[in-house]
Amino acid sequence: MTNVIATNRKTAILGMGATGLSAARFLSSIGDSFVFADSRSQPPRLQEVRDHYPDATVVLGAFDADLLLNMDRAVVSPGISLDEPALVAARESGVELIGDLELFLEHANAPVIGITGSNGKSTVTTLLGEMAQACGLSVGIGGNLGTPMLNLLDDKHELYVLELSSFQLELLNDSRGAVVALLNISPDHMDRYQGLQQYHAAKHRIFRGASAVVINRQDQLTKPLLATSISLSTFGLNQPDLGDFGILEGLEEGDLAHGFLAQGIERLMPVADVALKGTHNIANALAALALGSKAGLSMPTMLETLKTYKGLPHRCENIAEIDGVLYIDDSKGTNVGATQAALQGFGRVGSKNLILIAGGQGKEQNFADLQPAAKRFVKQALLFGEDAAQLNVALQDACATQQVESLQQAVDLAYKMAVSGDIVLLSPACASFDMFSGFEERGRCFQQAVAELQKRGGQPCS
Ligand code: UMA
Ligand code: ADP
Repeated sequence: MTNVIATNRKTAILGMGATGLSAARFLSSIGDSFVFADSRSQPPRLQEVRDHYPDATVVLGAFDADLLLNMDRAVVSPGISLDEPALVAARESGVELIGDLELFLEHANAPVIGITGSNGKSTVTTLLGEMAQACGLSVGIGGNLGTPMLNLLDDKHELYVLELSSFQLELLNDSRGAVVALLNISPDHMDRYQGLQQYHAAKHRIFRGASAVVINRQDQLTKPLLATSISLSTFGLNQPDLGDFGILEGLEEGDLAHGFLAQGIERLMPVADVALKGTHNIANALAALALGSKAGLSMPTMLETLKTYKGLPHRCENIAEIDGVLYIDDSKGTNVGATQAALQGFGRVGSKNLILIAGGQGKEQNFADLQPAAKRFVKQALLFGEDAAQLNVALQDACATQQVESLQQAVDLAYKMAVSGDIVLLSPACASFDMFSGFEERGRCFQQAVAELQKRGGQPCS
């Protein structure tokens, strides 16, 4: 992004959160001016905006079409729906709507890898970022993960690895030759989209203008709909075709630990040597290898990283073992697809070994999709939060259920109910905002409650 020239276009930044502030910082750095608008009357970062951009106009309250019609373009934060009437009107009148991704791609001077999917994005993004760093590259790692992508822009970087949400992809028309992956699709954010089809269409925008594509051959929804001449690789927890990534041996149910990660017919390393745990994480490891090889990273170095990378907090994180019972924090399991994966990943074939703690805001999902895995693996579900009753209705024929008042109460009950060999799994299948500031706080609260149990005589997890 050296010597970028100011565009002098009239720009509105919509949303004064992480994305909005990163857009302001970027536009200021190239000498562009802007106005801010936020539909909340008291956005939490208002003072920060006033301190840093004292000359910028700030418009608060419901978005105003007249304001937007005076602009050349608007940078729309991902949390804002494009169906907002003022945005629809602006678009129809020719105001250009862009997201931070479009600005980023226009100004990034190094190759970009973009990763989307309903689940596994953060894990694959950070894993691949670590692989690239282990290869000696200077890498910008972020996006939906937390650090807004515009804050990553730096001429010293030799590669960018971005986690991209469906919201961030809604305005993408050309990824300018990025290497991209669509990991999986299961319903999420159904309170924002009119149905799975609209969500699917947003995710598939990641293919536009890509130079190479990685998809999940066990999830038909990840397949590009249009025939494409772009270089395409697949990953999956089955035998791979030549050049693709998958598993050799260990293909019987419950036998994955005896298999090998493979590319085509070549064994790469034993599954047992992968530090990440859980079946879905083996799929994530394969996706990272597929992306890394498309980006030219060294295979031996990527495999070494797989031996040490243990994953991010609150994603199927093994936090304690008390009296032979394992406690797992999967607070980031914020949708049904994620919780299904956690149940399948930790359920023992032939026994109901899981005590599931779930609940929160259901985002209009269909909880009935949890029934098959709950029937096989869950001995007791403890349900809390805003949509606990909905979960109860969906699960009561599949396993024993009980509604509780709080996460703390769920942990206390789970402790009393569990016997040696069981696993207590927090995997809520829901957003956390009814009771917590986010999945991190929910996870910390779980970990604290479990630490209290440990003080009562359990052994810390090694
Ligand atoms: N706002 C409005 N009107 C609206 C909605 C929001 O004015 O209708 C304003 C809010 O008042 C607030 C600001 O917009 O001032 C917040 O913007 P935002 O909701 O777009 O959030 P950011 O702070 O910009 O954070 C976003 C992502 N948030 C969402 O997509 C909701 C963050 O992902 C991301 O880390 C960050 O950009 C940096 O890229 C969070 C997330 O929950 C973690 N993502 C979803 C997910 O992972 O499921 C998609
Ligand atoms: P995202 O960034 O897409 O939310 P994360 O890597 O943070 O994904 O993982 C979130 C949760 O999704 C995990 O805690 C786990 O329950 C589940 N998960 C992770 N990887 C996968 C996968 N490949 N398939 C299904 N579920 C997954």
